[in-house]
Amino acid sequence: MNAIADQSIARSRPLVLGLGLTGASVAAWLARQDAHAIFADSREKPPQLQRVRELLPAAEVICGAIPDAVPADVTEVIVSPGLPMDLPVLLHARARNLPVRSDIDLFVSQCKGRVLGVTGSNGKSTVTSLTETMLKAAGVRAVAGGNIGTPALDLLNTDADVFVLELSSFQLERSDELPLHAAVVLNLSVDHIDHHGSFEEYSQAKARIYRHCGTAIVNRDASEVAAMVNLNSDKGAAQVGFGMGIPSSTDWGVIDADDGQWIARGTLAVMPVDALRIFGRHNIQNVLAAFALSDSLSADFDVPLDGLIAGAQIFSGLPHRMQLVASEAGMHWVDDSKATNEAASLASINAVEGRLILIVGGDAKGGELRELPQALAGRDVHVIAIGKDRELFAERLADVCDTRLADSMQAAVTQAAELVQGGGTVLLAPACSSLDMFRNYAERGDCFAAAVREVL
Ligand code: UMA
Ligand code: ADP
Repeated sequence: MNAIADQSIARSRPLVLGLGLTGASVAAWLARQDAHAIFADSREKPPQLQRVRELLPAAEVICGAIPDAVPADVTEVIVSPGLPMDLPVLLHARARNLPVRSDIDLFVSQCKGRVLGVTGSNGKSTVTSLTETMLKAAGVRAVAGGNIGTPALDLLNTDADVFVLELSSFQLERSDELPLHAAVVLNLSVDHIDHHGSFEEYSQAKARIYRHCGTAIVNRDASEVAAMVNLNSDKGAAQVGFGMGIPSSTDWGVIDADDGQWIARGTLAVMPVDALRIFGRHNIQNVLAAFALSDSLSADFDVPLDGLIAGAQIFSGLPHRMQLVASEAGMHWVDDSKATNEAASLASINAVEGRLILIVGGDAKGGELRELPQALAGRDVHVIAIGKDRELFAERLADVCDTRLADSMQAAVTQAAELVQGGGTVLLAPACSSLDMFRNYAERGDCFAAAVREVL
């Protein structure tokens, strides 16, 4: 950081909203600047309270409620992603013309390396992690963070040249125009309506990723994403497309060869799809996006294609995304607990062939499940629904397939064990968030795996 920035921060009095992972990362960053901060969180015992106190013993900390007004001496507000943007304190800050910034704004203002941004309704973590793996395999010093788990500011201490950031709609909605080297909106479907209020607001938040990027990576199979780029990116931004069809000369796509499908850049056949360890149409799209993102760096770094291919080949997927939990006598148990919305669930349903026993349910977050009936119609399928919105599944699927309700994951797995006898796949792809029954999607997936072990 330069001396001018240091001085302005030393004089600043930031109000930091939220004492979760983001709040703690802001505290660690502020601890290096001698800033005189105030922290506030609506929770009585916010998860990172202890850590913030250790990092900034002199900071004022307000727990249990966020004040409606910004204290008089505050010079800027730093807001965590989980908080709504219509909080009275944020409206007050704007009325006073105070800067309201996200941790991502702070990160990009300090970062010396190239930043790649990944958003979309589904596939963000997979593409973020895959891109990091591919770049590292190609010899580029890359690190991943953001919504995937490690807060962006915590990456500033790492010895990397390229930062691959997963950016959620929450983070994008509250960030300024981000100077990203390249950015992608992987896809767009209904999610987080409870937070954003409408699909339009949600998609506008996602579109912000393109505002100031150098190269816009565009999903050619998703017309709504292509429209986003044209409306939102700088006039000078380059465009590179990806999609499941035959690619144009600068794009990434899929071509048919005698020995099966190949990932291709223009007319160059890059690697056979069969060499990948992750499967399903959605994962091929993820690989294409990761190639396009990584390759966008080749003007600045040596990014050998062989290295990227090696990275794509070793990537075996993240936990709780189409993870095979058990397999015996033609019966497969698959954990796709991270399918927390309808579109994600549809992607994994479509990746499974043959007889299907589908476990769904949880909190549908205002989603209406309009496409699920069509995806299941005509298939050999039984559905077991759990959680807060299980009745919604029963209602939607009443005319489509056998749909049962269960009180717990264990009860759902016990029913599934009976239904899958003779062969088929039991797929946990809930189309819902887990928070009504579990701490998070990982706990839900672990609970599924433990219940599977009980019945085998
Ligand atoms: N909260 C309160 N009161 C407060 C502050 C927060 O009730 O005063 C609640 C929020 O409503 C939310 C929870 O606490 O339910 C966490 O909010 P937070 O802003 O403190 O979250 P962090 O712990 O900082 O974690 C955030 C991301 N969480 C959210 O956006 C909700 C993490 O993504 C991310 O990994 C982390 O920053 C590091 O960047 C998680 C997530 O669920 C995985 N993201 C959503 C998603 O992927 O769908 C967007
Ligand atoms: P995110 O970080 O956006 O939640 P993940 O990579 O964690 O995405 O994947 C979450 C789930 O979304 C997966 O378990 C799978 O069901 C689905 N999914 C992954 N990639 C895609 C894609 N490209 N298109 C649609 N669904 C996808």
